[in-house]
Amino acid sequence: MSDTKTGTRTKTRLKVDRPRLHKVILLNDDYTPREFVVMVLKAEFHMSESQAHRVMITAHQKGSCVVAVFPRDVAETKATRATEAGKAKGYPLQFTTEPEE
Ligand code: TYC
Repeated sequence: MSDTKTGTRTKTRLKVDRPRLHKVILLNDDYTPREFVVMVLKAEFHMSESQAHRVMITAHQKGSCVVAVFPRDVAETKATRATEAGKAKGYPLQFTTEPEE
C-alpha cells in the first residue's frame, strides 16, 4: 500500500493467496510397456518401486492417475520431461498437468 503520506492506507487484500498447486497426471495408453512407465515414475518423481507400480496400475485400470502435486512450473517441467522420456523410446506415454481445486 502506498498511501502512507495521506494516511488513507487502503486494505486491498486480507490475505495473501498461496500459489495454486498443479497435479501431474499420468495417462494410460495401449503401447507403453508397464516396466517403462514404472522406470519413468521412479526416475522423474523419485518414487519407490512399489509406489511407482501402484500409480502405473491405477492409470492402466482407470485411464489416468495423479502422480504428485507441485508449483505450476515444476509440474509442467516434470510432465514434459517424463513425456519426452517416452517419446525418445517411441512410446506414446503422456503426462499432463492441471490446477488443483
Ligand atoms: N497400458 C499399458 C500396457 O498394457 C501400460 C501402461 C500403464 C501405459 C499406465 C501407460 O500410464 C500408463 N502395456
